[in-house]
Amino acid sequence: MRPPHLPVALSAPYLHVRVIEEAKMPTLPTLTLNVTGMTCDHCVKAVTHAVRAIPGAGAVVVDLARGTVAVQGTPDVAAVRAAIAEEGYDVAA
Ligand SMILES: [Cu+2]
Repeated sequence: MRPPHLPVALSAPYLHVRVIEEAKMPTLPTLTLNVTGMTCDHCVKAVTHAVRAIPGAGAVVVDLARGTVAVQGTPDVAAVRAAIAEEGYDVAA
């Protein structure tokens, strides 16, 4: 679903991806980190559970293919990075 205020004709593929992501997470600020080492559903659950426990963290979306962890809300960034690292995954600088 495309929010009505967004332009309809976006030709660049990366713009299209951004529109889709913004449509999924329309209201809250989102922190996105690049994380390596996540390979399966277990990793998704471990990272999601760890990050969700941080104060201020809302929905967590792990994208295995892209190696990203997106966190809604306003959690402490250092706490998010530490929580992911404690699960055994590497967070890009
Ligand atoms: Cu795994």
